[in-house]
Amino acid sequence: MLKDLYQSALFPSEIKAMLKIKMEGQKFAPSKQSLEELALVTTDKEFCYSALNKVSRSFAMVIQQLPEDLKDAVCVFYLVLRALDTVEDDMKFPEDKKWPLLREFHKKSYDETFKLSGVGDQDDYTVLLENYPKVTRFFQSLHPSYQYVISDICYKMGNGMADFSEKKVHTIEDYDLYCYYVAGLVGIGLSGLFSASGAELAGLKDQTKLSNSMGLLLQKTNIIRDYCEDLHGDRVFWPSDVWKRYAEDLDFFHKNPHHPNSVACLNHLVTDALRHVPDALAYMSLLRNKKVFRFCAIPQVMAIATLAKVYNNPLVFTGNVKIRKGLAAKLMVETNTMDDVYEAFDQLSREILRKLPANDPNYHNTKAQLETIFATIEEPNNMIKDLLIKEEKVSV
Ligand code: IN0
Repeated sequence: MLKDLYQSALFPSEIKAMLKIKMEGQKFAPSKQSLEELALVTTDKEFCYSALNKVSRSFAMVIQQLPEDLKDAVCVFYLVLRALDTVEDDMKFPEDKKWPLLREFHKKSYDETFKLSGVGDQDDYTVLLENYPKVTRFFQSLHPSYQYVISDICYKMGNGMADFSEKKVHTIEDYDLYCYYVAGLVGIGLSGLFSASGAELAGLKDQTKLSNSMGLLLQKTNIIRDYCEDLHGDRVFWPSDVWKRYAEDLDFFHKNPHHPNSVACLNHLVTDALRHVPDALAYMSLLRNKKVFRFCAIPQVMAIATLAKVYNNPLVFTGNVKIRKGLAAKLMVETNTMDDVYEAFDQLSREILRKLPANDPNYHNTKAQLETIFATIEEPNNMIKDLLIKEEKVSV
């Protein structure tokens, strides 16, 4: 914390935001007890919220500010997705068992005896899977409309992950399809939960293209940022059709971080990720419930801030580049309305424009993509929102 305060010493608004988050965060502070100990003394619901607080600190806070019954559905959805991800990520899991399990995983939410021992690279994930019946019982206590959404997404995601066990990410289409399976479907599922809860318009669940783009923007940002970590973990998500234009081998960038081809490849992928910004802004402009809006908008402004930080930045090839804790806190505190989101996206897109090298091979694409983002912010299009409201009136 002190290190974070020091790094934000020149940004008083960030210091203020960090302290505000620290105060608010006390309510949700994960308990000092290990998840294993908690598993023995908590109800199914308490255990699930403790697990949520352990696996994703800042995001857990935002989930817990959602409207009541939606909060439980999103908590379960997050944990089911985390369980899927833990199985997919576990390189020690025997391959001949892993893929069939992923394809079957959606049925496990109806099998109270299902649990896994010794799976996962972090204790909390392993404990979550060992106590999976608690998640299953909490899932079964949800309204059937929430259960349907969660198990349908689980079915599609598990099969998509298993499909990609045999195929690599070569083309941009492969890249978009992989990100659809692991993140676009999360957006589509969340829209289903938001509509089912009544907190958002009934038609939101049908905005699959916009929901998908919300996921792709987050996932592509993570994939670009995690280049170094994934290279060392022998995981490859960067599309080979792109990086092969700039190097023979993917580890060339790690070995030659200051070579012009290295940041040229990085900038190419950031430009591709920016393609999803107009749809993401359109999606957020449809939301009417303030708590749902903040839940969706905060990760998006973090993502554009991360893209601005990694753009043209050779440090991506030698370590984990993250935005300052203070900036993250400021973005969390100051993201309340669509105008706040437009302001953040405008400022951070201008930061990328300032960094755009005149001799970058993708100079024109990147400039055009940024102009499109500025135009979207200048001229928000409420056509879809008006359509959904009209539909809502007719259907009532
Ligand atoms: C998420 C997403 C998420 C939130 C809100 C709306 C979304 C719409 C479409 C797709 C995903 C959406 O947000 C979380 C944010 C998160 O976990 N942040 C971490 C930091 C980090 O980098 O991991 C934190 O601790 O703050 C997210 O990244 N994902 C996610 C997972 C489940 C759910 Cl229900 C919502 C992961 C991913 C892969 C992007 C979908």
